[in-house]
Amino acid sequence: MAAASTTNFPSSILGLDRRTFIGGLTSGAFLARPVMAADSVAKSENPLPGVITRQSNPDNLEYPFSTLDRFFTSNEQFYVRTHFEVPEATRDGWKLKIEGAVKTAIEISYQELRDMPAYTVPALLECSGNGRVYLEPPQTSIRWELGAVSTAEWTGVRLADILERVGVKAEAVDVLLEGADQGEFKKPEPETPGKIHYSRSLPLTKARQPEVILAYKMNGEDLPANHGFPVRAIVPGWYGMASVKWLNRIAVLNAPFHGFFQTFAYSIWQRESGAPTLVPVTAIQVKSQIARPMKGEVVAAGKPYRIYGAAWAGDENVVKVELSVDGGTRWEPARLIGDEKPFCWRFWEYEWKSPTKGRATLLSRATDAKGLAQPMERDPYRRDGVISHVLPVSIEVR
Ligand SMILES: Nc1nc2c(c(=O)[nH]1)N[C@H]1C(S)=C(S)[C@@H](COP(=O)(O)O)O[C@H]1N2
Ligand SMILES: [Mo]
Repeated sequence: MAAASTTNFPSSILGLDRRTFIGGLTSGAFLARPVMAADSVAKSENPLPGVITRQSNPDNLEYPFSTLDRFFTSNEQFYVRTHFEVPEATRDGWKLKIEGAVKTAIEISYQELRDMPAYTVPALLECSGNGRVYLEPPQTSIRWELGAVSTAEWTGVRLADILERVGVKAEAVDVLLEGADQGEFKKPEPETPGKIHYSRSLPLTKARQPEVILAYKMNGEDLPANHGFPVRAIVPGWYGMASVKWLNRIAVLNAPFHGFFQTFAYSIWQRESGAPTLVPVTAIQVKSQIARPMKGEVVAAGKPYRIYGAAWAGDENVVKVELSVDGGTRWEPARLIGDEKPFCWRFWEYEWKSPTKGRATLLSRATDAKGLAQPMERDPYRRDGVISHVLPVSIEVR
């Protein structure tokens, strides 16, 4: 289990030692399989295959999941989920306000942030709408296929260190993260009174976890504009909506935040004493996806085929991935590749020894360290997000 406390982290995960954990990934049989080489970003001679546009202005871009090959998605291919126009920002002009239920409200400049102790955290982000194209009836929000998920190495300062600096008051419960971007919603959404900022809150306990950082680097480079330049939050283990981009204000609150992106968008139904209540989407649920074969692929009959993909489970580890090549009648274990990395995906593979002619439905199902497996059926209480049930991949063997 990926414990969310400093003491349980291997130093390589929260420290700056990039080599240590990449070294772990390239050991053993893994090396013999170039398609999965974990450190191939630098070495790869393949041009990057690009992204899929789901919306322009602002860009909403999907990682083509069938091209999965590197453990860390390149900055160019990392999916983009943006609601409003990308705000213009410069390092010199950037300031972070920290206010609310704090002993001393402050403003931090970019340089001051860079002068604080830095931490590097590898973490997967998944949009809560990833896989939305599979929902029925068709949803209005962006219909992602499998690629609103990516993994990168993020560098920045701990939110806990910032909170320590301002001194959180005893009555504080929530930490609001606000982006510089803003926009308006009109019908059929609940209309907003003019423009609102993108913002989300974290409960104080989550905000203080050592893996939660304010990042200024992504895979060793300055954050690209689409990913929140110059500074964004990274909340490992939670769906992407919590990782606020273009961050420029933090407000410590003495009551839970109820905002557009908190209790309307990115919220799901939960039963409390029998009555359905909308609650914010939080932790990433256990999930696996098949990268290859992709839907509609034609596979050669009688020849072994290597089915592969990735699985992840938020702040839990993935302990098992099972495969079915017959629509769910028989299941067999897939092989997990490399070492587990907290808050990241785990690659897996399965050798389909002798595909027989005809149509086939492939399924993968992951189980996390708590024993939770991906559900086979969609739970409608999850509205248009948190799509973690088993998704079929139909192919043809010829
Ligand atoms: N300021 C701001 N932060 C934001 C968003 C946004 O529109 N504005 N989108 C959120 C959502 S829904 C997701 S899934 C992630 C996506 O991060 P990425 O674009 O770097 O992949 O950013 C989150 N942070
Ligand atoms: Mo998202």
